[in-house]
Amino acid sequence: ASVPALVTGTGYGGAVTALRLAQAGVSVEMVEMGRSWDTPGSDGKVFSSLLSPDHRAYWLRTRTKQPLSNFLGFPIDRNVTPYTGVLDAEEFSGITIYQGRGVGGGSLANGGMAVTPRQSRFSQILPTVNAAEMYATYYPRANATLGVNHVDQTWWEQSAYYKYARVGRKHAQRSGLEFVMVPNVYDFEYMKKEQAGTAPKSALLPEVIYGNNAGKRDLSKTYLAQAKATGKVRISALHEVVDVRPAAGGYTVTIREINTSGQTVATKTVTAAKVFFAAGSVGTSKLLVKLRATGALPGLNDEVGRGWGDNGNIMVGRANHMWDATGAKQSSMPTGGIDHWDVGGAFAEVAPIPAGIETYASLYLAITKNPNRARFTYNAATGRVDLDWTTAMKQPAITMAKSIFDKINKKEGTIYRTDLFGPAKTWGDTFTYHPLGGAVLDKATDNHGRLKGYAGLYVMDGSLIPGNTTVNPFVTITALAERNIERIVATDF
Ligand code: FAE
Repeated sequence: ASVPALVTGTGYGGAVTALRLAQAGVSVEMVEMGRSWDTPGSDGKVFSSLLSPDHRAYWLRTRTKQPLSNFLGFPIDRNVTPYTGVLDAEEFSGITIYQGRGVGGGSLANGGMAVTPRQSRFSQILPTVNAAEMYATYYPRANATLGVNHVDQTWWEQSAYYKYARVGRKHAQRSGLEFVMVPNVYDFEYMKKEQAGTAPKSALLPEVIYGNNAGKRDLSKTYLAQAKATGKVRISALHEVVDVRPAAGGYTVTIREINTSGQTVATKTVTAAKVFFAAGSVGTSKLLVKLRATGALPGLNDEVGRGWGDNGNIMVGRANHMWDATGAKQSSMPTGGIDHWDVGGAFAEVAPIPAGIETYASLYLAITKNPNRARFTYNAATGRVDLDWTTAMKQPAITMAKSIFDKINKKEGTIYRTDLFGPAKTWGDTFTYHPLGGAVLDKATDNHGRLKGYAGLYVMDGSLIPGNTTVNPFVTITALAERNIERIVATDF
């Protein structure tokens, strides 16, 4: 078989690529290692619940690995049957990298926070990209196509489900810190109906990270739905790209078909004139590093594998006084954050603690300016790709997060919670939700994502971004892909 364009992965970068190629008349073959999340399980729901995760929650694990691993000091993980579930907790040295798996990539698992960075900070993210163009054209295009919306402020001010967020705002403001509302791709009008009892609950159940059974505009409802509607895009789920090498007419792509237990059921090859890597920062980096080392693509340059960062992710909980209850009811969709970036190097979103009971705690996921970067390398002895990250590399993130939370604790007379991430452990410093980098723009690729050394190979996902976006990353990944594919369609087809 021979195809004009093959896209590896169906997350943000892949979905943008497929839609814009198809609209330009190009037939697109999309290859996705995860399943298509469109069929309900025996409980009538497509996705597993958040509070009692089952096999659908995790990618091929025998035991769950929940980001909040403990509660009141007790571990809460449980055994599950290995299955091609929606959230991968992929373990590297010193860090667990959470990623979405399935048709829609990270959009299936994530919290939907759709944040455009401040333009004044854009040059810190992508110094070689024309910021004026991004803010005039590509960010607006990404936000519109993703279906980004703002919560109705009047509703938010009174909803019991956002009490935790209002407590977070109060504490920020009492310490003189700036609190900002942030948009989301979750349909806030739908959420109002959930509260009113006129629609099945998802965010208010709460559901997130193992999938939302309603309400969230994940990519299968936006970019991928539009792409399919062109009639020019085919998606093969439970298919993993394992090899790409030059061949007459383009590249030979080897694909492993798996079942929901992760076993190989077939191996296929296809020739593609052009191959787009959109397997996510980790997926794309692992593939390219291995292909360079094993001789399939030896001409990839030394930048491939470098520049990986965790977007400065760090999590922490604070104990509140009895009069600052955060509520047993909490919406899973975060709506606000504390912007202390310019002063302290941290942007901290006020996150829910979806325990279903009053916890008297506030939880935060901070994005910090942590400058540490790691590198992916191929390990010939194990046949795997390693990442040289260490837990100590999170220390700058802790220092930056403390610029916010030491201040709040001092003002409120409160302390950090030490029961959420392990016994007597304050900081959630062993994981990230926001892997970025590994095939950085204008280094591993040219300034539009064309891989150096190989005409017809492209990188389209979060690997292009050098480790940090100052905010949650998917709007920037989407907008950058919009910018790059417009140029590629115009000049390479
Ligand atoms: P991604 O969406 O990861 O898509 C890559 C796709 O490629 C996946 O579907 C993979 O299964 C697939 N794949 C990988 N390897 C292969 C292969 N060899 N062959 C075939 N397919 C393959 O990449 N970001 C925000 O902006 N706001 C949030 O609120 C937010 N919350 C998050 C919460 C959680 C729990 C997680 C895990 C992430 C969150 N993120 C959030 C991060 C966001 O989802 C992530 O940055 C993007 O999904 C990355 O987009 P990419 O296109 O780079």
